[in-house]
Amino acid sequence: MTDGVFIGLGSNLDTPEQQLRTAIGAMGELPHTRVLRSSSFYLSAPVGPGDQPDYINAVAELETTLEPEALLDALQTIEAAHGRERSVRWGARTLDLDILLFGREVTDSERLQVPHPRIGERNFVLVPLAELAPALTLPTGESLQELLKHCPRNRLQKLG
Ligand code: ROI
Repeated sequence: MTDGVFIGLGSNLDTPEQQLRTAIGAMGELPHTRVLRSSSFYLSAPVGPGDQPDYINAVAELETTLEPEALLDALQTIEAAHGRERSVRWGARTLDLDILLFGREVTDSERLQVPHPRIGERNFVLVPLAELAPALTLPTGESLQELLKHCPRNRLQKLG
């Protein structure tokens, strides 16, 4: 059983808040997996091409006995069920589920890099992650608080 498995969720199409809620429900239905907690939802300005709607972002913490690649498969199945189409890189999407951290594991394969290589560049990931685990240090030795200090200040609003 691995805990400290953190998933980043994002959506900017087709009722994004609903996409995130049903995705959290679907992750809770995965075999040998529990959703321990999820962060607040945040409204965030798009990073990448600007001609797309704002995103809703959040982070959820899971515990699972799945291996990282099996979890990735399962998350991609959930994305597909939410109508995700992998066409435009950095384009609008109904649902994005990223493995941010998998306990203390470090994975660097063609399909999967953990910790997620862009955690430190994205306040829409760091801020909800810090809400769940303010004292976290990545397996690479970087502390979340240090990353937060240097992170670009993209527009981000915590929703009530
Ligand atoms: N921008 C924001 N604000 N939130 C996201 O989840 C997000 N996801 C992406 C890109 C297109 C990079 N931009 C994003 O994949």
